[in-house]
Amino acid sequence: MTTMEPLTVIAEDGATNGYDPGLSEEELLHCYRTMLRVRAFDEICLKLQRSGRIGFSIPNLGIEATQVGGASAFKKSDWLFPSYRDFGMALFHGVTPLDMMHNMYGNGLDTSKGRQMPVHFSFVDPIHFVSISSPIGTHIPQAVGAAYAAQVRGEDTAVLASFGDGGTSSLGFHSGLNFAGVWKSPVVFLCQNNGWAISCPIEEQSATDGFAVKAQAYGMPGVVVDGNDLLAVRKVTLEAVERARNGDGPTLIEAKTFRMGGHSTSDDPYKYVPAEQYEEWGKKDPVDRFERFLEASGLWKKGGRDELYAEALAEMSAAAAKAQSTKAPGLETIFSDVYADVPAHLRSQGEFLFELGKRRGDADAGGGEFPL
Ligand SMILES: Cc1ncc(C[n+]2csc(CCOP(=O)(O)OP(=O)(O)O)c2C)c(N)n1
Ligand SMILES: [Mg+2]
Repeated sequence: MTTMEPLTVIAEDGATNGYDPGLSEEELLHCYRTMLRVRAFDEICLKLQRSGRIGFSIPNLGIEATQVGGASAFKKSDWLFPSYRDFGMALFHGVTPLDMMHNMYGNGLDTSKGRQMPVHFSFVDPIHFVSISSPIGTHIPQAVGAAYAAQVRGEDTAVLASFGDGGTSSLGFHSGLNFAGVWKSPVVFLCQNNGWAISCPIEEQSATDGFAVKAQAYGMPGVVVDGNDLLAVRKVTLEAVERARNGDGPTLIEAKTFRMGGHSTSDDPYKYVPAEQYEEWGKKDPVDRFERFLEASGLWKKGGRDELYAEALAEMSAAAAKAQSTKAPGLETIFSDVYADVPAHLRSQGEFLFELGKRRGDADAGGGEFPL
């Protein structure tokens, strides 16, 4: 049942094996543009972090085709439980860079009201993009729970759980896959094998040959796909989504890709990733590959990328400037969203805090008063 050779669709020269991805010209260009917008978002965030404007970011370089190809298989009515390295999934489905930047700054317009770290996005609209969970693997059983709920309600919903190679060592991976396998829940497990879990290489993560093989233990199909080939990722994910919607249960997909940057803006990968790995994977760049496909299909003219990338950088810069000038969350938000009626002890703590804020001149940060 387990296919160990990674499936590919786009050959090195951009030719395909005849697979029809079922995307219009405009949708194919949207995929390409989304990958470039992820790169631009990353570039701006790195600068913002290095200049002390935001605290943290996660680079996506090298993983863009897995994110966009995988996300493209889902409808807006589906539910995504992404990893923190899935910016392309949000952008593909129409989340605006501004909404993402509000989270990077944790400002008053951040959907999490500044209570989460940067890159911990959560959106209800235009797609159910469930809040990133920092503890690795904890979102896997959450995704299975959402899939089970859809199953119980008889809804035609498919759910995505996206996680890394390191995520397979979590307890959530075992309990999530076991439950989904037994209950045949409509969930797609997308394991992004990018070679590293921070500084832990895959050889030290698991004794198995890859990660798709683990599907066997949970009674579901496991497939391996070339994660730098957007159309191949789309193909296997679409098939998995179809199985899910047909009531045939979950699938474990292993997308083989490579993290071309650091784990986050906080580490120096050149201290632990051997240079040969960057060299080898640098030649397999997912954006170059997709561009060659577009050229071979007559949809794109060589040389247009710089202009598109410059546009994307301007878009991300403008979003960052707006998010930066947006006020911080109001003090009162510390007490909101938990109790319908704030209990007396919290009310008195709040009043003390608002008063203190006023005296210190911080009350500007959103008003700071009840009712919430
Ligand atoms: C339970 C838990 N243990 C450790 C960490 C620290 N941590 C954050 S990211 C990460 C690596 C995860 O690697 P992987 O799943 O391969 O995802 P990638 O970053 O490569 O996309 C670790 C160990 C954590 N967040 N949660
Ligand atoms: Mg990894």
